[in-house]
Amino acid sequence: MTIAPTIAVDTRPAASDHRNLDRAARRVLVTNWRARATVPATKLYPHQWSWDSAFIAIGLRHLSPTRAQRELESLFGAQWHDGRVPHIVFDPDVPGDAYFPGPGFWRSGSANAAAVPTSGIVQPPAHALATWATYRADPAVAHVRGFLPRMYPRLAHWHHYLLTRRDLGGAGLASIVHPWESGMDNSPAWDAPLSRIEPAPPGSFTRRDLAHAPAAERPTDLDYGRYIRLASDYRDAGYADSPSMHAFAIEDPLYNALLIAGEHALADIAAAIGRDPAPHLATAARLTAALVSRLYDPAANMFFPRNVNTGELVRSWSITGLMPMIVPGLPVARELVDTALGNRFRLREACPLPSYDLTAPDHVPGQYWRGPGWVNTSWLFWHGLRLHGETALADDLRDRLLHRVLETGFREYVDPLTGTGHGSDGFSWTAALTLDLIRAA
Ligand code: 2M8
Repeated sequence: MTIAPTIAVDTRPAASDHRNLDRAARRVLVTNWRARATVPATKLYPHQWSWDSAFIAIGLRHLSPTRAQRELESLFGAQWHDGRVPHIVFDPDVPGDAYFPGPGFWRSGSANAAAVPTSGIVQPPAHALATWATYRADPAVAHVRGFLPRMYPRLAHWHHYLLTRRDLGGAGLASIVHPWESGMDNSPAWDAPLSRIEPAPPGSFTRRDLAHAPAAERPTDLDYGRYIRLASDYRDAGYADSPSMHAFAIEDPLYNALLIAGEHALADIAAAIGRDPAPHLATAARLTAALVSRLYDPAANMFFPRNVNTGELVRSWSITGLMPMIVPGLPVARELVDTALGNRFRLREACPLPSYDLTAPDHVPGQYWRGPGWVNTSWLFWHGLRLHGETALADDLRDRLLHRVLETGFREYVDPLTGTGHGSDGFSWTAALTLDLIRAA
């Protein structure tokens, strides 16, 4: 596999119209495409990431349905024997130390069904949703390539892993066992559960992220030490899952909302290929009831993560608590809209939606998952607003998101009130979801 040379791309659209934004977004995705998949960003994230690929496919389907299908197929080509889809698929042509923790750390070895090295943890299951969206962009081409019949068993195996091996709380919901599995790695919601973890010694690893992003915008060394401890303990236990072995085990609202939305998508996929959709709809109904009964607080109009090890809700107002909006038939969608409109998230002004409570004393508008907004969570909320008939709010959010990207470029994360960009530039899911939003305008 050869790496495409990094082309100097001006990702800031010159004129404020959708055509220029569309062209600039396409350039980001062309620049970040490698032989079989798209990297999230050329320097900071030089491999394939799991949920990034799902969001990327949702945009790529408008450029090339075939490439969008390949994005998902290459990820699932690295699926493990037990059904898990690893959070990183390493590009063997990229030096092993370009990203930490790299392939030498994870030692995925024979547990990995594919020949490529991968990490051993997972990320939010956005893939069934992305597969169905990709299929619908061009059913004819998908049919010729056998896309759905090939993806369906793999997606079902992936969900089965989450619904069984990761049901650590015993109530049906899937647990994450590392903050990186949430996709919202450094969220203040993980501070308390993470504080119980003995960090790996500071000199025992070398961070690579700080070579590409300012330290003030990234997790602290102490957090990193804890991330490394959790990951190496999991690795050393052979990536076994059991309620007693995970020092960090959380039922996360976003994670489970995507799983439920994914079961609905699997029902559609099953029906399209002549299989029975009913088991997926039954799973979705069962999980929706568990999500509401275990993670929703009616006094707060908000979902909160549950710490499986203590049995308690983590009462942190982070964006994850709004994400069940994407669940079809959610009985408390209107309540979530009210919370989003309130001071903590300011749906009508803040853009993208803040990753964490704007009123919290520890809200930091430019620090990784501790305040700034990401386009993917706003895209999910937009999708949820449309799903629940909140069309005016959805259209307004879409227009402001496009305007924000026009002003700020395809940044990884953005101060939701000032629009200052942070993290990587030329960030793939920002570009991909922009393409999708333009087509809905
Ligand atoms: C960030 O996570 C990686 C670890 O997986 C990192 O910080 O090195 C997160 O924002 C995550 O959600 C995202 O998938 C990844 C790549 O964009 O970067």
